[in-house]
This record gives sequence, structure tokens and C-alpha cells, in this order.
Amino acid sequence: MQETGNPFEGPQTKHETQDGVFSAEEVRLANRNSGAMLEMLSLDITPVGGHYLLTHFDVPLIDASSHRLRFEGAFDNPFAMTMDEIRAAPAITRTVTMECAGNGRAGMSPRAYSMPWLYEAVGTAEWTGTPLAPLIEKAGPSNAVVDFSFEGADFGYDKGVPHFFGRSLTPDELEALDVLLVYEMNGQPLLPQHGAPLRIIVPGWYGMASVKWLDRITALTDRYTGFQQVQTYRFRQTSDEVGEPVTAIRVKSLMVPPGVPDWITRKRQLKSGLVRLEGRAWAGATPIDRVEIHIGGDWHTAELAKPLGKYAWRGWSFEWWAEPGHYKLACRATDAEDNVQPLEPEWNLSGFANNAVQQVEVFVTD
Ligand SMILES: Nc1nc2c(c(=O)[nH]1)N[C@H]1C(S)=C(S)[C@@H](COP(=O)(O)O)O[C@H]1N2
Ligand SMILES: [Mo]
Repeated sequence: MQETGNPFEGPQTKHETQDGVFSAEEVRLANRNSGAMLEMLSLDITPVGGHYLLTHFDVPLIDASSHRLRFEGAFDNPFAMTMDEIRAAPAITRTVTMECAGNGRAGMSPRAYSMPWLYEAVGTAEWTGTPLAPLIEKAGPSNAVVDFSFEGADFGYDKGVPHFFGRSLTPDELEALDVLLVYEMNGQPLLPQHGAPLRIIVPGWYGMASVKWLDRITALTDRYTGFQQVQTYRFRQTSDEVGEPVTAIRVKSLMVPPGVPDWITRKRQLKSGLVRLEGRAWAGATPIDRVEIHIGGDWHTAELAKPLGKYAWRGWSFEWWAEPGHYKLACRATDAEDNVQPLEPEWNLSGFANNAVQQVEVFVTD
């Protein structure tokens, strides 16, 4: 489905889903928004260059020396901060696994016509910055405030609606979530594509909440109605439904593909004998309880590595005595609230939060 005509005039009538071959438009989005290489799942921390990217519009190139973060709207003491002032505030580093809400979208049928992620829109970084809550408190939200919006410097159109990328969090959500104002990733200044000079990180939630190129925080006495808050990131079955908002990351696990790949199909070949299968499991801020590996009809319990932190994925491994044959390996995680990954995707119109088990096709030779 290629779009024709003027996309800057709403409302748009394009179909929301597609089946079969990927269009040139989807491929172009995939080229801009790179994913993690699954072999990098063997690392606790994803290298900056190996972390997935999702940018809706263009990357704004911001001069850090003149950038100001503005606190505006219904604050008693609105102010603006320079990057030097933000860096001088108490700094902390958190290890956070971030996953795009659209990860797995291309595994649904029909799929949403959007960025066609399979499994790779996930990564874990050490994010350095300052906690947001004390700064909000300093700005003094008035008693009537019910929402805070976080808006980036990037502007564009979606479905004929012009907007800056923006998201919001209620006072209760802000209190419950350890939101950070972040300027470093893995000990290096943020790269432009990851939000330089300043972004937020909302640990435990899907990536859309972690607004990049943060420009202003507005205290609101009505709920925020920005496009990215209201018109997308909702679980819907039909386009006229309001739907529930997408928030916390669902339990999920991935496997480092074992052995060696075939270039195009990514099917794997390995030698028979002892094989160490490994991967990662995560569930937002909820601990991982169990990971099971499916081999030739049976589920086996994997060993869990030491947790890296409340908001980070957990390593798992399993020693497999591989006999010659053809297998579809799979891994399945269960979190501490007893949520377990489904075997098949739970379909929704935008293809959000697909946490169905991953399958890896393996040919074991003598
Ligand atoms: N300003 C702005 N922030 C944004 C986005 C965006 O397009 N613009 N994309 C969001 C989405 S959907 C995701 S998944 C994460 C991706 O962050 P990353 O590119 O650093 O991995 O950023 C979020 N923050
Ligand atoms: Mo995303």
C-alpha cells in the first residue's frame, strides 16, 4: 500500500493494516529505525551503536550550549534550565531496558502499516541524569494540575495532524515512576539520534514515554491531548475505539540465535553436542521468575543470571545436549506477577506490545 496524494491534510483515509510483502515505505522506515542485532543479547549492556532506534520525524540537531529546558504552564515558580545547570544537579545512573511498543508488530497478521519490527526493538543502557521529581517540585505545580506534558523539539505530521512529539504523565504516575532527565548513555554524551542533548527515561514503560530532545515540561489543569498520547499508543481492535493506553512493558524473552546463520533466512546451523543457549528476559519493573526453553516438544527450565537492576533485563542460559535434527527452539518467560508470554500474538490494530514467544529455527549436524 503506497500512499498517494497530500499527507498533510487530515483526516487521512489510509488503511491501517497490511498483509503479505512489505512496501517500500515500510522498508524505508526500517532503514531509518535500526534494531538490535540479536547476538548482542549476550551482553548485559547494549553498546550505544547497537541500541535500537525509533524516531518518528527527523532528528533535530540541537545546540547544547544554547538549549534550555522550560518548565511552564500551571507552575507557581516556572523556570528554565541550561544543560550546565542540569548537569550540576545530583546525578544518578540507572540500568534500564527499553523496548519499543511496536516491537513484534510485523509478527501480527494483518500487521499495522507502520515500522515493521520483528524482535529487535529492545536494548539496555546505563542512563545518567538527574531525577525529575525534585525539579517538578521546585517549579511548584498548582493544586489544580492533573497532567504534565513532555514535548520534544521534533515536529511533523501523522494522519494529517501536525504536532511536536509529546507525551504526558499524571502526578500519580510521576510519583510511582523513577523518571530521569538524561544526558548520558553508557557514560557518553547522548548521540543526536538518542535525544541529545536531553531526554527523559521512564523506566519500566514502553519506549514511547521516554521523550527525546526534551524541550518543555508543561503543568496542565486538563489532561494532555497530544497526538502521541491520545491518538496512538492505545490497544484498539477498531479505529473508532478509544482503547486502553499502552504503558508498562509486558513480560518477554529473547534468545541469542545459536550457531551460525544462513545470510538471507537467518536459519541456524550448529554441531551436535553440548550447546549453551542464552538470552535475556524482562518485564518492565516486575522481576522475572522463570524462563523455559522449548526443544522438540518439551519445556525445560533455564538458569537465571544475577539481576542487573530493577528495570533491567535478566540473563538466562540453558545447556542443551543437541542431537542431529531440525528444531524450532523457543523461549518463554514468566514474571513475578505470574504473567507468561503467549505462544501466539494477541492482535491489536496498531500491533503494540507483542510479547509472543520467539522461535529460532536450527539445523543440528553430526
Ligand atoms: N521526541 C521524540 N521522542 C521519542 C520518539 C520520537 O520520535 N520523538 N520516539 C519514541 C519511541 S516510540 C521510542 S521506542 C523511543 C526510542 O528511543 P531510542 O531511539 O533512543 O532507542 O523514543 C521515544 N521518544
Ligand atoms: Mo517506540
